[in-house]
Parts: sequence; structure tokens; C-alpha cells
Amino acid sequence: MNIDHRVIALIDMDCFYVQVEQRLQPEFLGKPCGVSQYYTWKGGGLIAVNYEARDFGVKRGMRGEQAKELCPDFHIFHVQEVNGKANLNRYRDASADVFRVLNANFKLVEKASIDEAYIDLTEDVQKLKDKKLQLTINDFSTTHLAGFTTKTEDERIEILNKWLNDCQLDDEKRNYDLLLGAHLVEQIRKKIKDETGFFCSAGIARNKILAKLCCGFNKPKKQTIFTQSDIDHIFDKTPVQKIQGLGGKAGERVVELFQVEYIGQLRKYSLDMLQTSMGEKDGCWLFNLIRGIETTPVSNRNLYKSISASKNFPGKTCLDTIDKIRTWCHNLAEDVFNRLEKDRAENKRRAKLLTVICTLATNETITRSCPINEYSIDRFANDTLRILKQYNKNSLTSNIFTPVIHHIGISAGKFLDNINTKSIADLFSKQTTKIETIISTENIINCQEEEEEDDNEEDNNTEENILEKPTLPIQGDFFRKFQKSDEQTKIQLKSENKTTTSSSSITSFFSRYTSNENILNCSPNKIDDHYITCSKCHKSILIWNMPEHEDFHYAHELQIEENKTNSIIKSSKTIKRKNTNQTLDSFINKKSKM
Ligand code: DCP
Repeated sequence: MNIDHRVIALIDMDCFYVQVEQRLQPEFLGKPCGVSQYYTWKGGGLIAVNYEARDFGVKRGMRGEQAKELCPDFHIFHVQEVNGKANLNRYRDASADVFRVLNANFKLVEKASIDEAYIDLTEDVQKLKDKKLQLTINDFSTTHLAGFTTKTEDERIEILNKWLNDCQLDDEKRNYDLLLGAHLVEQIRKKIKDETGFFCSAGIARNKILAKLCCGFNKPKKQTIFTQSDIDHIFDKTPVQKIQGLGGKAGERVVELFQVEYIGQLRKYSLDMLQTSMGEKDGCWLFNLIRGIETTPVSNRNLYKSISASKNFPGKTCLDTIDKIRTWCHNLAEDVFNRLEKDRAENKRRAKLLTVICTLATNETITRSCPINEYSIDRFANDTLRILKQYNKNSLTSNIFTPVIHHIGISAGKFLDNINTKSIADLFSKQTTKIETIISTENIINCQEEEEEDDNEEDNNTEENILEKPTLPIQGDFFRKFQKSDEQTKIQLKSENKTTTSSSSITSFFSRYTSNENILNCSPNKIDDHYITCSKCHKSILIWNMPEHEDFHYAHELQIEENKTNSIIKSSKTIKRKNTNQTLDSFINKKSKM
């Protein structure tokens, strides 16, 4: 597939939590509303605000009381609380309703957050081409073109109509597939509204970054097309930090380093200059991005990578006794447990790793993990408590905990798929269970400590958003794929007389600035010194690779058995690892290089 002819859409629900509440209480439809969390101080902190309220200047992050001063009719919905902790199930269930519609209609849907999804429409558009549709402006009642600010509906129609005719008449049909993509998105947005009651907006472009960017250009209830020819003049007015992946410290660093405000201002820097300052991979990524080239694929990911619960304990609400900490470990464990059980039933998978994050009064943020041997509230709670107790400077007999705790989060991840499949994969998974027992929960893994931004005095209820952010595109792995797959990138780079070999020795410029996006994401490739000794071969193995390593031993033992009896030879030759086409032989050969 030629990557530059992809058609990618980003669907983003409008003021999502407010719509979820309004669906339950329709009498508030059309009225200025917001959702607040923890109704404790000055009307609680607003985490979602609808567009009617935004017209009065009400913004996310304001206190409910402040919103009422700006807009006296402002109605506040409150996030449900269970055991003193925000319960987001209502929003998760509503999100599932939306994803059901998307999955029923498209093959390649990536869940980007609780209310955002990328869709790769390329194939659907190709199929639509065969139908030789004659589309009119009536098929695009909510569509806008990026780069055109239209004040009236007449203006919008005039501009879009011209573009629509150009697209259909253009012999090369350069933008025709974007047009067809926009047509599909108009239809799916209507379907979402009909089937769930929710409005959404969308961006349609050649890649995920542009789709994400332009989705925000005309919100709510609208969609925007970003054509390649508009890149330069739009980027000239787009602040660097509006680009996904450059929103946080990475963006700040780019602005500081190159003394620019808008992303388009970076065009004046050669590839060489960008790479010299940022490293080979990230310099190359940015060089291409500025020219509208970005090739991160839409991954068929509908499931969360981790299931988490967290809670802030600001100021006097801090946890200063073992009893309080025990209660909260239990509350959080219960939340995670209930969702894990639901996830296991629905998705046939099982989490293998429990990660605990905690912020102490000393401002230290600690992240520790341990294997999950079974789903159990008590087990999760006890493991969490045991980890936290390691940081207690008081005597073991005292109930007082010092330094006090201001944040606890627990997260279950590293899922093992297809746990119900009766196959050789099942045997592997059983073996994995044994391995976890060998490792035992006494082996607490020290994960790398990451900085957490102190964003609020209360939970901001964003565990989905924090934890489930799609992987940022600007990292080593991304570039390896990028340089291999994108013809245009190679041409671009050749014309600059540059080679694009990926260098593992170059520290990724961006990886140093993205940690706040993935606070709880204790990814194994970030930790390189946590090894355990394999009880079978006594090799030192990275703990996360242990299940796979043990699979190797298991497969090896099977191979020995295979050599012993002909019947086993026959059956074992057909054994394949799940999701791969490898035979047992190739599996063993590969693994024996470990
Ligand atoms: N959310 C949250 N805390 C935040 C940000 C968001 O709890 N700091 C929740 C409430 C939002 C939902 O996530 O409704 C989706 O977040 P979005 O950023 O997509 O914002 P909205 O959907 O509310 O508004 P918009 O229409 O601008 O996308």
C-alpha cells in the first residue's frame, strides 16, 4: 500500500461526559452544563463543559462556583463516587456503545482514548470508488475544509462546493479519496448519533497527526478535511504544541531549541540541522512531519493496555496512617478487580503485572511492579500495601506512616490473550502461570521512577487519558517502521543526500520529554536492569521476558519428546504459536538465540 494515499479519520466525541449525563437526564439537553468531580470545594473541579456553557466563558478546570458566576443557569452533574473514589463506569459503558458502532462498520479502528478513535478508511474508500458515486454538497452537511474560516453557512457551502467539483473533475483525482472518506465519516457520525444519541466531530486526512489536528478546527458536531496542499499555510499558523506528540515538554523543548512559535517556522531548518540538534530519528521525524508526512499506522487496538485506578490525597487529606492506607489500597484494588473481571469475561485475557505508583510528601514518586498470580481484591490490596510499607520510615509496630502519601495508583497490565482457547497456546499460558508462581510476589520489580506533574489538588479523573494515550509516534520504534515503509520519506531524504539508517546509539530526543504522558506506563523497554535468574538454565532474564523465555524451555522439552515418539512428531509439527505462522522448529531456533 502506498502510505501517502491513506485516508485516516479521527472521531472525537463532543464534551463527552456531559453528553453521557444528558443522555440520562434529557431535560438538560441544550442547557449549559458541566461535569464536576468531588463536590468538596467551591463546587468541585469541572472536568467537562458543554459548548452552550463554553459560550459564557466556562472552561474545564474551573470550579463549579466560578462557572455559575459566569453563567447563572449552569448545571453541574457530579461524577458518581464509590468508596470515596470517582466511578467512571458510566462513561466507560457509553464509550463501549460508541465503539460497538465503529467496530460494526469498520475493520481498522484504534481506540485512542475513552472518547477518541482513529479509523483507517483506505480500503473502504477503495471499495467506494468502484461505485462511482456522484456526490453533491448535500452529502456533506457538516464538512469543512481546513485552512478556510467560514463565518456563514453560505460561505461554507460555496467553498466546499468548489472543492467538491474540483475533486471530482480532477483527472488525477488527487483529493477524491479524501472526499470519499469524508462521505463515510458523515455517515458514521450520523449512525453514532442515531444509535447512541451522542454527537461527535471528526478530522479526515492522510495521516493520524493531521486528522487529530484538524478534528479540533470545527467542533462541535462538525468534521474537517485536511488536504496535503494546505499544509504550509496551516502550519504557518499552528503553534508547535498543538501537534500531537509535541504537546508537553517535547514541544517546549522544540520551541526553546529552535526559537520558533509555529510548526511551519521549522521548515527553514535542514534535515541535517534538525538531526544534529535532536538526534537522527527524531530530527527525521520532525523534518517529515513539517511537510505533512507521517506514517504511524492505525493499529487495530480496541482494548486498553492497562486497567487502573488512582486517587490523589492533597493537603490535609493525605494518608498518614497504615489504617487509612490499607483502606485505600482496598478501595483501589476493588475498583481494578471489578473491571479486570469484566474485561476477562468480555475479552478473554488476563493481566500479568500489577504496578503501583505512589507520591510521598517528599515529592518522590515511586513506581513498583509485581506479578499478578490471581485476580483477588485482597491480593491486589495486600501487594500494594506491602510495596507502600517499604517506604514507611516509622517503626513497624506504629500505625503512623511517614512520609505521608499524596497519591496512590494501581494498574494491571501486560495482558495475556485468548485465555480460554483450548490449544497449545493454552498450555503455554498454563506454563506462564507456573512461572509467575516461581517469580512470586516477593520479587518486587523496581521500575524506573518518572516525574509526575502536579496538576491538581484532586484527582482529575483522567486515568483513561493518562494511561491509555496512544503511544507517541516520535520514538525509536516508530522511526524504524517509518523509514522502512515510506517510499516518499526515502525520496525526500535522498534528495537531501542523507542516509536514514537508524542508530540505536542516539538517545531519542523526544523520549526524554514524554514521560508525563505515560505516568503509570511502566513499560519494560524503559527498564534495563531488572533481571531474574531462570531456574532451568540459570541465565539472567529480563523479568518481562520470563514468560516467553519459559515458553522456550517448554517448547524445547516438547521437541525432545518429539524426537522420542513418532506420534508426537506428527502432532508437534503443526503446533504454532498464537498469532504467528511459526512452526515449533522455527520457534525453538529463534528462541535458542536468547
Ligand atoms: N476528562 C477528564 N479529565 C480531563 C480531561 C478529560 O476527566 N483532564 C474526561 C471528560 C471529558 C472526556 O474525558 O468529557 C473526554 O475528554 P476530551 O478532552 O475529549 O474533552 P471533551 O470531550 O469533554 O470536550 P471536546 O468536545 O472539547 O472534545
